Amino acid sequence: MEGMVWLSGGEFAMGSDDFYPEERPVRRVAVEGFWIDERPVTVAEFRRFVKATGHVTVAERPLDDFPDTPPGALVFRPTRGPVDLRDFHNWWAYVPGATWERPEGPASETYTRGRHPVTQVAFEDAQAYAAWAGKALPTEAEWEYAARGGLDGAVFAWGDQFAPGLANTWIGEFPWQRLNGPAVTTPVGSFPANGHGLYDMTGNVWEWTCDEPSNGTTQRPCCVPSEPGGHIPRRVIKGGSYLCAPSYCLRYRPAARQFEAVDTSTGHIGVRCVRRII
Ligand SMILES: [Ca+2]
Repeated sequence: MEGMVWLSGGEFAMGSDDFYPEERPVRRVAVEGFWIDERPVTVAEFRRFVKATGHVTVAERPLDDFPDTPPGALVFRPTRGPVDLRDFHNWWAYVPGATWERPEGPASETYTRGRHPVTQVAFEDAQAYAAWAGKALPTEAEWEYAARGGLDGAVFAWGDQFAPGLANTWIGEFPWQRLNGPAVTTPVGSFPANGHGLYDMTGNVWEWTCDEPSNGTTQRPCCVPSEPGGHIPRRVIKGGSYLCAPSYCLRYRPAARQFEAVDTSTGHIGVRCVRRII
């Protein structure tokens, strides 16, 4: 299967007892064998889907609750210095015209964007892409099994120690001091693959799964712009992003998870697909 890796089924230790409450407890989980994309879906791939189907993403449609607000999406803006980390409005801005093609808004650089992971896709956009490609969104268990790369129980996809240069995450103080360069996506495959030959499972962009949050744990707001509570259904996202900083959101780990509202489009959530043998 071009661009995909076959993973034999197996059992693994899912979750972690050592970090955030929503990851607990560690439990043994079994998955069937499945194919998974080697890389997150790119802007170029998403463009082919849009051209073939005429799909209009959630971020390009008028808002149900605010029909007078022009369509747009959430764009990360670094701050000049330390801010109150409890309020994500300090670093997320609603930008009219921000879309999968122009993730920072109308002035986005698009020329070299093709090999970057697609962002500004809400859950239904991710699902529509997967269906068009003859694929599906991974379950959280499939995603985490794949991300672990065969290292059962390890903290990171590459082992138990953090090492800079293995993934696009935030090094420094969030959301103002990024010691490893501007807070942007990197072309897919810019960092080493994990033990299963999969790129960017850790960092770069969060990835949608098809699973609803199961354990009902409330979580503190993180880099993900979600109001706690609310009436919008949520899905689990995995893997962390270029915005995950150890000082604030140590979520560039296979066990880490966030519960994202299905209608949210942001510049740090993308998608990767699976294919199952029926
Ligand atoms: Ca990722």
